[in-house]
Amino acid sequence: MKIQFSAEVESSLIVGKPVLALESTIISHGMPYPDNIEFSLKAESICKQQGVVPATIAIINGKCCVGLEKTQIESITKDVSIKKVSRRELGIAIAKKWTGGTTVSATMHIAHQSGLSVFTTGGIGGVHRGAKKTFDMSQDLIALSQIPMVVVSSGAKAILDLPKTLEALETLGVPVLGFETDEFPAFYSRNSGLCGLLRIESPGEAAHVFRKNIDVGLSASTLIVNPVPEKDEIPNNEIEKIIDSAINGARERKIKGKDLTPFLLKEVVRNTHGRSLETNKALAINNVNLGIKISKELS
Ligand code: PSU
Ligand code: MN
Repeated sequence: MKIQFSAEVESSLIVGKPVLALESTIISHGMPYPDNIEFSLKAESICKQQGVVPATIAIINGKCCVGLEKTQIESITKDVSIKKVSRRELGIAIAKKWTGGTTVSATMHIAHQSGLSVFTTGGIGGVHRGAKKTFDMSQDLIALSQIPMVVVSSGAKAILDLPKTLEALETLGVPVLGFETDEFPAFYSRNSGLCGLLRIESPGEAAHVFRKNIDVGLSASTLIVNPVPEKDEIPNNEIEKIIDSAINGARERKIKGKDLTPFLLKEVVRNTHGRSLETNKALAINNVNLGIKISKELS
């Protein structure tokens, strides 16, 4: 696979310096401009401050880019017509010379092909509410079952059906480890009521379990779920009503498929008057901080 590395990522991979993979649909479709560029540059600078090389992954003019220059980051934050590229669309995106943000599934694929082992995002995709009728389940789940990496997220996005998502992760053989918790986090809030996860207490423990998962020959990712910091969370009972009305709005406007997740996230931002955007940024930065520590443990 042809990959265009930034100079910094390329040299770090050669000498074995830690590199952290970062997703780009969260930037292109998950957050509005200019919050998205501020977030992206902040995530990169936190990595650099702590001695880890950030590798934001995206498709630019049909090239798989691992590590972006500032102008490339700008190009995926400003253009509203940019594509959302999932794993199944990678070949199409290259053939058609698209520019696009890569979803969790596509980012994991490229990161793994590049030899990276730690990846952070905000929240993974999963089983959508109403999946019984629509069958809408994110490709992220399949990618997690097939690509052996450490993935750090704040659970699955709260707009999803979290109990079904957690069941699907079990069926697909994806080990889920709670960072300082035994409860599956609900993205905007720390609690979902879904308890009983294996609780880990340190980045070293995450790295250790990941190594053992590789040793025993698992092909699945090791999913580390990291709750949003308390000061940034929106409690479950507050956000639920807003999510319900966003889902009703999507149904009325017949929004489905790959447009659904970006639509719901935008509606939630609008109806919380921007508060959910602050929460989204905070949890994603918190995940970057944990990913940095785990990638240092593994390098
Ligand atoms: N997490 C966020 N914001 C996002 C996403 C995740 O905090 O925008 C994106 C990810 O790229 C994820 C995608 O892979 O949403 C899932 O989309 P879908 O439900 O269409 O598979
Ligand atoms: Mn879908």
